Amino acid sequence: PFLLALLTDETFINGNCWTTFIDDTPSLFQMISSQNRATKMLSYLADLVVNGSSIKGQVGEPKLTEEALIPTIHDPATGIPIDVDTTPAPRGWRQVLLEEGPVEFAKKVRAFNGTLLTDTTWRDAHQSLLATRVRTIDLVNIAPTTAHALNGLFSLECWGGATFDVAMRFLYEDPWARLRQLRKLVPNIPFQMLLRGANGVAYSSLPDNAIDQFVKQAKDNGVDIFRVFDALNDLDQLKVGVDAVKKAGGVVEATVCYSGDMLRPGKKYNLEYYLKVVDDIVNMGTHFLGIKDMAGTLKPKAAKILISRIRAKYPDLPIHVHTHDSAGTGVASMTEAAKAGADVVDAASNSMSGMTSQPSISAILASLESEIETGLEESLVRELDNYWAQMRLLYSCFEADLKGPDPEVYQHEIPGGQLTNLIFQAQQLGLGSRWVQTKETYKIANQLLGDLVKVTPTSKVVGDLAQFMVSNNLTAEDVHKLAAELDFPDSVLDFMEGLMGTPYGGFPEPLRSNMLGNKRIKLNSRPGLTLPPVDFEAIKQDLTSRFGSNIGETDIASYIMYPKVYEDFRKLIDKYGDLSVLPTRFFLKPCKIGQELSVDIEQGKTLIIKLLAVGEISQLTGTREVFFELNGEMRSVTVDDKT
Ligand code: 3PY
Ligand code: ZN
Repeated sequence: PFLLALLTDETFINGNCWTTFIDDTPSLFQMISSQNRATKMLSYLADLVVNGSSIKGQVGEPKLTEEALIPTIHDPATGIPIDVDTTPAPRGWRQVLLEEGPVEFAKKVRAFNGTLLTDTTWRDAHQSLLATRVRTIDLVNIAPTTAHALNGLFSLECWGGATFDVAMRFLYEDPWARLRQLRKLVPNIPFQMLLRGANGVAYSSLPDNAIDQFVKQAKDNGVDIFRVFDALNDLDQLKVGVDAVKKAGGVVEATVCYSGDMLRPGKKYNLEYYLKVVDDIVNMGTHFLGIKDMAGTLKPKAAKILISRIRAKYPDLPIHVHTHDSAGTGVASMTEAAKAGADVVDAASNSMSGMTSQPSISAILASLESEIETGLEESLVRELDNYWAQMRLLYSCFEADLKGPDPEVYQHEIPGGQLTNLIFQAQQLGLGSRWVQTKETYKIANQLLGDLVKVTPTSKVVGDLAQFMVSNNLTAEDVHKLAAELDFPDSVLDFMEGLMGTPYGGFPEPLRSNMLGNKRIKLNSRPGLTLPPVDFEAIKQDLTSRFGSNIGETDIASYIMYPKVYEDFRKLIDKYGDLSVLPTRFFLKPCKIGQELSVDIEQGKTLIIKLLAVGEISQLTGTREVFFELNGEMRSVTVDDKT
């Protein structure tokens, strides 16, 4: 490719060539690099044609077969279309934050006469409905329209939670690049992320300095508001995340996780429990109080009681409530929360809402109508949703195909995302009975573990134990009796060791001692106190020696969170290049012979690719040659046939 670039360079052809020619002609290297990128992309497309999609969790192909249309939005006052590419985004709450800082921002939100909304479509909604598979390109394409249509939002939840590892693991994308791209396109709406306290975005605790470094990068790359929770409401663990956000200068939303129906008699987590955690959070110091109802078990009446009690005690504290619509009561609960004095509630774009996701924005607006101001224009919400209706078809191959609400959530208390996952897994096995058994065993596993607050990572612990019991046909009694002998899932042992903090009421004994035996120690203080600090320089040198010199702070942060996932991601990128630019239907679905696609690999550089033919399999090597036309030139790629 270098020779080709050289031979086609005009300066070279005209003979105006001198010794510094190569240094002075960076376009040569750009050309080589874009040719390399094109070749790598052809390798991915060829592999897809020969072997089919390798994206985990994909069943079938996208139902949307054409490029999604970006809806035109109209000024609600004049009816005139808004040109979102040439009109600057209108002022939003982010301007208040940037101009006045987190403390004043929180005060202004508290003083707002009404209830604001957070739109979770870019994070929790697709995490809960579509296995977190929505790709950067599909967020980027709608970002400018969103900045105009929803400028009154409190925030867009767009990062953290499972989006971080899924981006690298299954979408072959850099989550940091996603954040930076979106930030550029949405200057006016605060970005919000979900941080799992001392676990960062991982599944167990990391050294404190790793959390500090991660949060600083998140802030510097575009996150404004950090919803920080600890899955066990362990205040020591929560504080690690909260302190990291304070040091980074972000907006702190320290959060209490709400587990189960607090009004059920005999409930371990009752009103007094939550009010005590809120007191502790207030003493810790936070800009906002988050209430995180991850399973959607906060019934309307409980929402009213809980928020009113907190509001009465802390009149100046801004309160932000998160829920899931699993039982079908999300709109009612958020309406009660708003009426009881919540400053912000979570909702999702209509086509991405309902069931295990958040309640619909339009439904909440309709429910609050004329009583409570939200700062949003209903017509714009609906116009924007035309895009998400198409996305639901584009990502149809990741649908769990939920049929309706699951009011049993008040009993099993499975968080939204996990509920979808478990139903999906049971469906894949084709055993309806398996789902009934899993739900029942989940409840038993939860009791065995001492009735936990269940959210990532503790919900995974309960789910893993439940599946282990189902697969091995174990009753609760068997688990007790055979605790010392059974080979429990790692997550269960991590929890029992204390790597996720300490549950309210302590660990279940003697089960803990029997399960751990001599295999693991028992941590009786928070893990960060004993984990050795991360040596960032050593990691940088190691990654540089393996992956080249362009290792930055965000690579280091990714590696610390998920070492193996990061390594695999880098290897894949070396092989296929940056696949995030490939339109989703071509990322998930093999091209047909004669089909043409265009890919903007960077601004002003478009690849026009056409699949010409697929060769016969070579009996000798087990490979096939796949022929493409790339910007008018013939190219072929050899692929292992793994079918
Ligand atoms: C996550 O931690 O990913 C969650 O969404 C918890 O609710
Ligand atoms: Zn959630």
